[in-house]
Amino acid sequence: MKAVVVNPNSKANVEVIEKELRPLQPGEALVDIEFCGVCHTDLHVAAGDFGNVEGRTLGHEGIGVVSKVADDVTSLKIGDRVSVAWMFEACGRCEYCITGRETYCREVKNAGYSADGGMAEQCIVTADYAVKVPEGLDPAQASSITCAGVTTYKAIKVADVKAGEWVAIYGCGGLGNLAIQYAKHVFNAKVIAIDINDDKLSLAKEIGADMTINPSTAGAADKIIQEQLGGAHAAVVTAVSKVAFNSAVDAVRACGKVVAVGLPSETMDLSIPRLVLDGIEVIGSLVGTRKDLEEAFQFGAEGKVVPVVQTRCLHEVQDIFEEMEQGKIQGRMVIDFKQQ
Ligand code: 8ID
Ligand code: ZN
Repeated sequence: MKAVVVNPNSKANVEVIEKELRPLQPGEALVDIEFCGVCHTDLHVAAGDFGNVEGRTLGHEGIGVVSKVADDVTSLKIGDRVSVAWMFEACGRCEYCITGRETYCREVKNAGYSADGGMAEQCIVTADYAVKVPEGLDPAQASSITCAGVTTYKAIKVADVKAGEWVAIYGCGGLGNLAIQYAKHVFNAKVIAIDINDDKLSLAKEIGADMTINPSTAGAADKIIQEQLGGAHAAVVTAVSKVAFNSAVDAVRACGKVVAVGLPSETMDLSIPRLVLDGIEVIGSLVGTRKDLEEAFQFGAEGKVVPVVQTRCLHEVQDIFEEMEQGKIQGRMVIDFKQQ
């Protein structure tokens, strides 16, 4: 079968190769992949930002149909449509797993990073961790919810934004377009969308942002937000730049929460007096649990959020990675494994 793997000597650090899958082990299922979105995390993984994983099959926005299950599997059956998410498997026993924080399990495996992922014609999953896609949700759109959607849905939960409050979304790309939609249409918040590309901001407006700011032409977003609104109640940062993280800390009002989601390999500045005197919280948020994904999917199935996706062919994968690095993508590019 064809798979997209990490290769530091190849264009965009990825290549498409032929790979043989091993036989299923107890607890596993085989998924015939239909779609897999390209997330900016795939670029970080391929670039070796989190360590060298040469040869690893990428992909954690996989959607496909179960074609085989190991004898002992009861949670899935042949024909079920399921997801291959970053939250690929955890121990199920530790303090994190048993308190609803399974993404932080110290033995967690992540699809497309520490386990072979969904950017391939087939993928072996741990059956109990593959979340089912509800009826009525388009599978290409579901792929985008599998990471971008659940991550931003969870981040807004963590931000604890109440109806009518202002949340600043820094970065309006693959994650950001969904952050705006969940904030606006699920949490009933008011949204300030911030991006350095005007085309991202036009999309943000179309999908419901109440206010848009391009800091590269309008000036510092934090100053504008403080002057016009007295500060946001919370900020969610998906931008791949420390500048955005620093601005977010300055954009929130007293007792505001800054939820860090983007993963630039940088260090942010944090004024200790600002943190202490204004009671600011800066919190990291990592994807979402299986339950979060189930909820995030359901809002998609109900049409409350509509992921902005475009399907592409597998042979275009290197181009997609380059386009993403250059900030040229609107919403998400999703590889369609049936399209040649
Ligand atoms: O669980 C997590 N925490 C998680 C899950 C999934 C993805 C984290 N991520 C991380 C990715 O690894 C990546 O670092 O979130 C980041 C964003 O992923 P993405 O949304 O898939 O990337 P994208 O589609 O390229 O969007 C990035 C946006 O940021 C804007 C770009 O214009 C683009 O629209 N941006 C940048 I780069 N610098 C900016 C700045 N200074 C900025 N927007 C505002 N200010
Ligand atoms: Zn992702």
